[in-house]
Amino acid sequence: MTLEDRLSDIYSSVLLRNPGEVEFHQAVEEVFDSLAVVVQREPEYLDAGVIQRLCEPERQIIFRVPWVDDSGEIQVNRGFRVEFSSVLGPYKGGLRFHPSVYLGIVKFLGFEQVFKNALTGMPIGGGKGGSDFDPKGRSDGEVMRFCQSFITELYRHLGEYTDVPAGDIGVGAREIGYLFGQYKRITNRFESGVLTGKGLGWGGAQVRKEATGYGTVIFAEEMLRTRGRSFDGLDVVVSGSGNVAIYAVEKVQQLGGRVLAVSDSSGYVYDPEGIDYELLQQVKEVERARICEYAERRDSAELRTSGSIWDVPCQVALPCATQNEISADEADTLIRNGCVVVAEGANMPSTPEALKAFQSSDVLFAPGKAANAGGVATSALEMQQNASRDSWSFEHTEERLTTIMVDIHERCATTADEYGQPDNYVLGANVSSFLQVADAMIAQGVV
Ligand code: NDP
Ligand code: 2IT
Repeated sequence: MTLEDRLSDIYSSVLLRNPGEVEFHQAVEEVFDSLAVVVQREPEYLDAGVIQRLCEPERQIIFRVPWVDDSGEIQVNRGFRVEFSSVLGPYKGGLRFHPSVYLGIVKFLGFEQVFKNALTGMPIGGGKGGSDFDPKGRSDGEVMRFCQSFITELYRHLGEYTDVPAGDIGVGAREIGYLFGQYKRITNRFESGVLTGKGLGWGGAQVRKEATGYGTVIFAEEMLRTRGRSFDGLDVVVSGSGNVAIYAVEKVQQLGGRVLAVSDSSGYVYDPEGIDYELLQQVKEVERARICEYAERRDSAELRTSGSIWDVPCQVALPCATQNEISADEADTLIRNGCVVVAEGANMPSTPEALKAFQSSDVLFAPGKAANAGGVATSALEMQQNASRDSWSFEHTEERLTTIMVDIHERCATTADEYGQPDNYVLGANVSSFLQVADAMIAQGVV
C-alpha cells in the first residue's frame, strides 16, 4: 500500500466511525491534506499509529441538562465535553452554548484545539464542550440555572490538572461566573485554575477578554509585514460582533486601520466612517442588543439585511463569527476586490472551497488554529497566574500575548518554508503542531 493509500484508509475509517459529523470530517480532512508531505518524509508516524489515535478523542461525555425556566417549565438540553488529547497538558478549550451544537461541532472544535494549543507553546492539551442551549432571550436567572445544572454534571470530569474549560460562542464572563460559583460550591474548593475567563476580581487574567481579537490582529499584522505593509490606512471587514470581533475591531483601530463593517446573525452594518468601537462594545457587550441598534444610534452607519458582509471591498478580512461563514463565491468576491490578507478569528470560518480559492490566489491566508490562538494562550497565562497566586498587569500580559502571536507566525512561516510551500500558513500550522503532538505521543507510549 502506498503512503497516500494508508492515509486515505485512515480518513475513510474516520468517516465510517463518525457518521453524519460533517464539521468533524472537514476539520480532519484539512489536517490530512497537510500530512501527506510529513508521512512522505517520515513514514514512521504512520507505523506508530499516531494519526488514528489523534482522530479518536480520549474521552467523550454526553449528558442531560435539565433546568427550570422563568415560567416554571422544565427544559432539557444536551451537554457535551470532548476530551481530545492530554498529551501536552490538561484538556483545554472552550464551551459553546448555541442551538446548533451537536457532537460533530464539539468534535471539530476539540480536534482543532489540540493543534492550536500545541502552537501556543504552552503546556495545554485539547478539548471542547458545550450545549444546544440557546442563551438568546433568556434572563440572567435562566442562564444561571442552566449553568448550575450543566456544571453539576460536568464538574466530576474537571480539575486544574485534568480539564480546564473557558468561553466560546454564547459563553462569556457571566456564564464562567455562574459555572465557577457552582463548581466551588459542589467541591468546597476555591480551585482558580479549573476555569479560565474568570472576572478580574476573583482570579481572572488581564487581557483574556481581549486576547482572541487582539491576537488575530497581531497575527494579521505579521502577515502584512511579510509584504512590507501594515494595518495603517487599510480597510478591514470583521464579521461577527461578539467577544472576538469587538476586540479585533479595537486593535485594528489602534494600529491605524479602518473597520468598515461588522455583523451578527441578523445582518451587517456598513459604516464608511469606520466602526465606532466604543458604541459597538456598548451595544453588543454591555446591552446584549442586536446589531441594528448600532445602526440606529450612528448616522454614518447603515444596516443591511440582504447580501453578504464579504461584498464590502477591503484589504484585510477577519471572519470572527462562526464555522463555514465564507463560501467559495464570497472568497472569490474578496479576491476580486483586492483583499490581501485573510486571518481567521473564528474556528474554521472558511468552507473547504473558500480555502482552496484563497490558496490558489495571491491572498495570504491564516487558519484559525494559528490566528485565533491568542485566546487560549492567554487562558494558559491565566492558569499560570492562578498556579502561582499572582496577577500581572495589562501591559505585561499584552506583551506576553504579542510575543506568543509573533512566535506562532514565525513557527508557521518557517515550517511552510521547510516543506517547500512558502506562505502556506495552513500547512505550516498543521505540520508544525502535528510534529510536536505526535512526538510527545510516541514518547509517552501507546496510551
Ligand atoms: P460570541 O458569542 O461572543 O459572538 C459570536 C458572534 O458570531 C455573534 O455576533 C453571533 O451573532 C455570530 N454568530 C454565531 N453563530 C452564528 C451563526 N450560526 N450564524 C451567524 N452568526 C453567528 O462568540 P465569540 O466571539 O467568542 O466566538 C466567535 C468565534 O471565535 C467562534 O468561531 C469561536 O469558536 C471562535 N473563538 C473564540 C475564542 C474566545 O476566546 N471566545 C477563542 C478562539 C476562537 P448572533 O449574536 O446573532 O448569534
Ligand atoms: O476556540 C478557542 O480557542 C476558545 N474558545 C478558547 C479556549 C480557551 O480555553 O481559552
